Amino acid sequence: MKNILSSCRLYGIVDMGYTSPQQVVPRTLALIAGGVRIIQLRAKGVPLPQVRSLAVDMQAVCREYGAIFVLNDYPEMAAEIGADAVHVGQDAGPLAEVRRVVGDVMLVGRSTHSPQQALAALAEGADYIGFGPLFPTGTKPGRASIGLQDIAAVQAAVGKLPMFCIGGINGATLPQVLAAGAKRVVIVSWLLQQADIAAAAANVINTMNAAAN
Ligand code: TZP
Repeated sequence: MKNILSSCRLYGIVDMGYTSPQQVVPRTLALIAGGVRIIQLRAKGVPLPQVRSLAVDMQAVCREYGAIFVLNDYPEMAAEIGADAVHVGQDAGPLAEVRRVVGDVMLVGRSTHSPQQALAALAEGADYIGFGPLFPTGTKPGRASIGLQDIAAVQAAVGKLPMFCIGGINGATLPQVLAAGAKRVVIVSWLLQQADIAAAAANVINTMNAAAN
């Protein structure tokens, strides 16, 4: 899983704020068809039995196509269904506690909103971090945006730890994000709102590959 993770430049999230239950599997497949190899289920406010059932479906699809399935927020459920990864926020407590629940094999990702939090997640042994929101975003309302100015320094400070910039990234803002030093991004609402999700994802990945060469 770590090999797949290190190859991922675009991280997709199937967010239930933008997705009906019936769209979960088709959208997961569309992201995979576009080349996305790490995909999270984010189901804020959804009843736990439904989260579990959607997670089981997504995990099966991801496994079939060699993509990393990430469950947002629920370490116990992630362990129970055998998710590839779990993603937690700053409110989840120490990562050692998350690790105790999910074991040593599962990847653990952490949201970070400042350089200090990014370095703390590195020190705590996160397998990857999210860093943002770079721009204001309706997907995380009320969370202050942090801008682009710290990306390059944090990227250098975390070294090989995969760092995914997040928050308000879309086709128009991606070039500035890359110019600021981002090597990996998460795109949620913009991708999910594209008529052809696979084509849009493939375009983003191509743009990022070109920027890296
Ligand atoms: N964490 C920081 S910003 C964010 C999360 C989950 C939401 C990003 O969503 P979008 O729609 O790509 O701005």
